[in-house]
Amino acid sequence: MAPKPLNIGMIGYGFMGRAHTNGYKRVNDFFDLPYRPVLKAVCARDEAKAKAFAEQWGYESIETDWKKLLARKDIDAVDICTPNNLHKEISIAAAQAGKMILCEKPLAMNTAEGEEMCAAVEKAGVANIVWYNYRRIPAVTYAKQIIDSGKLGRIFHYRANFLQDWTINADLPQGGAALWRLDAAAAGSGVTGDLLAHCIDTALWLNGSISDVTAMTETFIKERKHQLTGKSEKVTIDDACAFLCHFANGSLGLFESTRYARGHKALYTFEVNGENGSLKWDLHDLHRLQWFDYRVEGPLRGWASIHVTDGDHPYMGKWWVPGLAIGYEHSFVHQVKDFLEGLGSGKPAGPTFRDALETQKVCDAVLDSAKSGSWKKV
Ligand code: 4PW
Repeated sequence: MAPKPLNIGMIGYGFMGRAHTNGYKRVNDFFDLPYRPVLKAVCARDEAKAKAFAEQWGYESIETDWKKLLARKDIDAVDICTPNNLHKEISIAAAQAGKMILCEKPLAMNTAEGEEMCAAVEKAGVANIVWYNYRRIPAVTYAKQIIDSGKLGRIFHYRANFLQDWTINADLPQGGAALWRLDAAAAGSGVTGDLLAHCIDTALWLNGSISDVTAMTETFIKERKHQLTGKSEKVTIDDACAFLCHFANGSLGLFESTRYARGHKALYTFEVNGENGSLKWDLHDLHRLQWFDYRVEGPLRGWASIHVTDGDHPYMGKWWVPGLAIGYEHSFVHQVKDFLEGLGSGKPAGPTFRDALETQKVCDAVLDSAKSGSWKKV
């Protein structure tokens, strides 16, 4: 049966606007799905930029006011790619307008906002998902399958890093179009909400809930010129954050993120150590899953490198032939695929707003702990 059209209204047009749109455009070329995204409208305050984006990516129309987009009868689902400080207002209005919502991560500025957003989508009964895309890299999904099969046995340790270096330059301004991630008023927090949130989402998915945390944060550059005011202002985001935690399954967690790790652009890694084996993954080598199985007897015991590109690996059967890798952008294609399948089956794909609220709670506990210098319950 031909897939039913699902009209998308995208709010925002930056880096994530492109990544999500690429997902909508590619998904039906590779997967058989009950729905087919239609790029109905893109919304941005700057009309010329909205037009240019619509032309480049194939949106049928533009809006310059998101409220007008939500009022349109021909929009089924709203994709929120704005800075974080707009997620709550737009999500609640979208839910009230009966639109499905695909919201960029992190869910909200803080847990309180996230609670309101969950209440709104649940009251309206609209489908919702948050773009924690790394879950959908085949090697990461495969790690989930291995852990869920129980092959690792009891888990002792979970370790994750997300390292970048793009804010070391003290002359980099904060705030404004491309640099809102450096402005706490727009982003909510620094690396905690932007980068550690990814690590936390993956960790909760792979290893279950986190009970308590102890954290430290640092802001290395204390003042930066604000692009909007033109004045030098105090920097209120966390430039770096590290935390320890207990998982509910008894394992220990160790997480670190920074934008000051010279030489690293987007080094996301995680490692899980269990009684029977360990798993390691690295975004810079994203199709590879390192696997150590203690139950292998004799001299063959050692770290194996699984090239997650076979037809029976998650998502891979629909791409090229075994052995050929795919990349970062495919994680967004997979997220759209799972979302559309969830709509068809009535079994919603995660992370839903409610799932992403758990990540938000951990982020809040981490920031609270760093401030107070004490352990915080999640
Ligand atoms: O969500 C994150 C972004 O804000 C991304 O996954 C990587 O870090 C790439 O850009 C930033």
